[in-house]
Amino acid sequence: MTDKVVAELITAEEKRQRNGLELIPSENYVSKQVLNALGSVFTNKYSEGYPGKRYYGGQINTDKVEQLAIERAKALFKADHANVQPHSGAPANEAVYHAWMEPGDTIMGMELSHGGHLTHGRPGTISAKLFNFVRYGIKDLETGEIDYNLMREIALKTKPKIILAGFSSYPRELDYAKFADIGREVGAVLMADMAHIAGLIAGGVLANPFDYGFNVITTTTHKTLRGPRGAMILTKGTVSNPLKTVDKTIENLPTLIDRTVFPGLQGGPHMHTIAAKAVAFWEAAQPSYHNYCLQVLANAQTLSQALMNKGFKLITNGTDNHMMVADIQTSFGFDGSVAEQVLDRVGLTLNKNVIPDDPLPPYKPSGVRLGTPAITTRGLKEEHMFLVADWMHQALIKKNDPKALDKLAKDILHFANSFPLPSDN
Ligand code: DSN
Repeated sequence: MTDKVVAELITAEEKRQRNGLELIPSENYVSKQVLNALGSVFTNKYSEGYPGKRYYGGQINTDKVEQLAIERAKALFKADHANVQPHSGAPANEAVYHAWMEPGDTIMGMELSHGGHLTHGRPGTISAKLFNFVRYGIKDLETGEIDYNLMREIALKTKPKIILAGFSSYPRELDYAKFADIGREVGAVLMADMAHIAGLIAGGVLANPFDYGFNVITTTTHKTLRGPRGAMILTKGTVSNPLKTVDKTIENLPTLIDRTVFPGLQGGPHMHTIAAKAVAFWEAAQPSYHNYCLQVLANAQTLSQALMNKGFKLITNGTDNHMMVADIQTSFGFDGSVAEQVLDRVGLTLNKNVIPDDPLPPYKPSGVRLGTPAITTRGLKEEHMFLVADWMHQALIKKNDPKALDKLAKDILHFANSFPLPSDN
């Protein structure tokens, strides 16, 4: 007996992924061996607890696979402690907030429309209800430079318990040394949410916040890191004896985090996902992965320049990482949700996105966000970026011409099909 309905949907989704160009900067394609681990019998197993200290029997293999994921994660990011159990980025961030803060405490994060993530205090989220979020933001929209002077002033006034460096739609490198100076001055824990760029850090092409004195890194595992959907929390610094009572001291932070993830926020870890994380961390330690990261950056540089040459106004006029945010309203006179739909119709997938201090609402924002991790995994190189920019431009200026859009869709389908999916191998 086969569930044909779901089988057909899986086949259809595989076809959609193959036939188009995936430009959403937080998405990627995993390898066959990551997919195999995700679909493995580890999904059958309950493993509440941590390696060597579980609440159910039969943990001989789960302990080994989780410990392997932990050791590989530590090595990749030069961390002293890793918790690989968070189911996704939101609970990973929640775990750190709850491990270190009490309700009513203050945390400083990036202004949401300047690039901060929902879990960095969007009104209506659990963390925004429990904690007091104060903000830093971009000083110069042309360069993307953060206003570090204002950040320091606000931090001195509000004494945040955590200063959070990280973003969901910010195309520039943060100055971690400046964050660290301010954090030390006000006695805050330094936390980096590196979900978008973790792979580029692991691949050695972007700076590692731990090298600047950061205490904690959270990250999802499925973006540039090219693993399964999930997350982890890494810490740097002395690790206390986890069996002792834990006060809120920096040495106890790893234990506080572990206890907040389980049993604080989650029950049984997803061992099939942890096995797939272990595989992805192994892949990210290979020399070929470093080359992949270099290509992601090279493609992003070329694509951003090619888009600007076509008249796209890019926020901060370019990128230092894998992503770009384009102001569609200014460039073309219609909003980002229209652009998302038109581009989807021709096989170019990206997402509508707010721009800094966007006058338009989030469901019809001024911009779109796009990036190069997934198309680089497919094998696209710099020369292909000119084609992508041209197709985007053509589709948007001909958005009311169905024949022109059909022709573009055909060209893109033909082109995309000449690049295999990594899971084909
Ligand atoms: N939804 C993710 C992104 O696209 O950036 C962040 O959680």
